[in-house]
Amino acid sequence: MRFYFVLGLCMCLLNVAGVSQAGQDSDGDGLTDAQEAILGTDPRNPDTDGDGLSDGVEYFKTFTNPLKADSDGDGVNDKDDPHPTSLLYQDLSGVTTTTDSLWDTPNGIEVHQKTEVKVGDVITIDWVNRLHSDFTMREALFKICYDFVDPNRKDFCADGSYKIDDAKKSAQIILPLSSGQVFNGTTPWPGNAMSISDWVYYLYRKPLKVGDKFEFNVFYHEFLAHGEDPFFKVTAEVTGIQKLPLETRLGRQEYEVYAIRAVYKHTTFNDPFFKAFLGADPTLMAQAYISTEKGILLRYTVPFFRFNPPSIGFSDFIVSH
Ligand SMILES: [Ca+2]
Ligand SMILES: [Ca+2]
Ligand SMILES: [Ca+2]
Ligand SMILES: [Ca+2]
Repeated sequence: MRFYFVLGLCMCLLNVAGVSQAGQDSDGDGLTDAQEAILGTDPRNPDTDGDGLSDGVEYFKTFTNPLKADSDGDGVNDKDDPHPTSLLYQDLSGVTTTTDSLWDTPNGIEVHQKTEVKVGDVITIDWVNRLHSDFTMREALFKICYDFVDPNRKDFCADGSYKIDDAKKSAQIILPLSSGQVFNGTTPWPGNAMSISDWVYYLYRKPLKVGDKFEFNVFYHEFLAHGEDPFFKVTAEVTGIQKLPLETRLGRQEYEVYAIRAVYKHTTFNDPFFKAFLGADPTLMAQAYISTEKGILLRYTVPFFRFNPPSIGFSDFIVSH
């Protein structure tokens, strides 16, 4: 009698201990109950948003929102969407943040980007890049807003665009500048041309293997406004597979990634600052890291150039998760 009572008491204690154990995954979705409490997902439902992807797969593998069936808002639920994520990238220098989504529309792929650059002045750019199925650019429409630190300068927002005429191999560019003037001109447009950071999306969810090489022409619009050749030639190569650590809301996670090295080549600059800084044969190196399992772009660098005051650097974007 006493034996059964003691056993019963022990079972009861075990049970109580089990419920409060941080490591328990009640619904078997790959997230512990404690992790689900942090993310706000249901610890008794393996697929909180009912989109066909489990909470654990969404958090750890596809980087989609386990609380939203259509994470990027393009009308296609995550499980059926070839580009389902909407990702926030933060520059390690704290200067730039960008939220990027890829939409698959009846007219082709669109990259939606909301970018904020804080260099004293705050510049926000709301982009829609319309792409061909090979990710080369068809047109870009954007709104750019300047919020100046100097109280004597009037803040303003204006619209800009790139309209590419593939037959004529030229592009009409409208670019509102911080001076308040608007650059409006045409430029020859080579094939395989993308924006300076969009080429990384060409690799997104594409089957990759070590040794693969890709070549792109990438466009940096401000060069055009300052009389420089607006194009770089980028050669990107998958150099290996490695582990990439990420600090996430669920602590430090390690991801297996393809390491991609990109070489940006440019004709010699006319601008004395850029010429002095980068030399006669300007070559810049950048990297990108894409998860091997689901092809998520987890980290990438992109060069930036400022004319006023002159500066050159890299934004090192890491996904915020
Ligand atoms: Ca769970
Ligand atoms: Ca769950
Ligand atoms: Ca789900
Ligand atoms: Ca979607």
